[in-house]
Amino acid sequence: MIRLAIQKSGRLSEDSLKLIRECGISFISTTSKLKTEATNFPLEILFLRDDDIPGYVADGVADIGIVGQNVLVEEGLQDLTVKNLGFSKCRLSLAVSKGDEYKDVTTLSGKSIATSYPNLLQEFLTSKGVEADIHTISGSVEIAPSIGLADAVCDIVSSGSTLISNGLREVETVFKSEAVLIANQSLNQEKSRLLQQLLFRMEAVQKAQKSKYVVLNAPNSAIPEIKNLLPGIKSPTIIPLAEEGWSSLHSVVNEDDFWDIIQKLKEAGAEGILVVPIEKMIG
Ligand code: PRT
Ligand code: ZN
Repeated sequence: MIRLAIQKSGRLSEDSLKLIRECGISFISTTSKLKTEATNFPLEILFLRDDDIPGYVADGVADIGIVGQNVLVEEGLQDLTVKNLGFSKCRLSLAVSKGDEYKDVTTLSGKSIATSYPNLLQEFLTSKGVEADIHTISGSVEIAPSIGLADAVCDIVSSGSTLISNGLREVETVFKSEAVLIANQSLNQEKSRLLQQLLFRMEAVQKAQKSKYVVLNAPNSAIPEIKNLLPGIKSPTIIPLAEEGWSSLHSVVNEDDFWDIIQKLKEAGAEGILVVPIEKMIG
């Protein structure tokens, strides 16, 4: 049995549960309880506040966990990282009042900055040779300048709309964050084996999400060019169509190159292009 800690309720919860389900693990979703057990994998899920997850994994109360890098690194526990998960992306940024003059980070010398991330902020300021007065507060950081508590803020940003609606302007990125899988550093043999199984499944899910299955028809004369555009995993599958001189090609494309390749396929003479999501991808 392996014990996984995830956030009970918040920005990480839904994607963490989704990832576990996509790994083929079923459980009764009751975040109102403190824990639940999977029905088809030796996994127990603990629902915790995100801030508690790194410490619990470091202490072995939980074996593995899912948490934001911002929280993990702020707590000095980045060595627990096993895998980046690609969701809950955000950044820790410095922001000043919209009307304030700002040249570069030295503008903040001697100023007061409100944040919930004093360690990450201090490290950033030190690396820039800036000395400022850090005020650690636990919530509603963005209102600090308007109530006269601080000259600037250092807070988590995703869309940027919270800063704008509080009359603030983002001026520096201090730290970039995403959700990561973390693990206790002295797992026994059985738990290590279960972690490896989970990692194998997570990688299959991630690879699939980055890829699309493409099916298209093309005149046989266009096949050499299309083959170059669609190398696939090994090489594309080519099946003759009932209509003489035409074939159907099946292949896999990377999501990042997707639109570019589709355009080139059309130019090369491809027709009836179907693009299908892939559920799992192994090897
Ligand atoms: O109760 P608990 O302690 O578990 O949760 P929490 O309130 O501390 O954390 P939560 O659920 O807000 O965030 C969990 C994690 O999600 C964070 O540690 C980050 O890793 C990640 N994340 C991603 C974010 C955001 N995006 C985000 N936008 N965390 C917080 N925010 C907040 C930010 O603090 C600010 O108030 O959203 C606001 C800014 O959003 P925009 O879109 O207006 O820029
Ligand atoms: Zn929290």
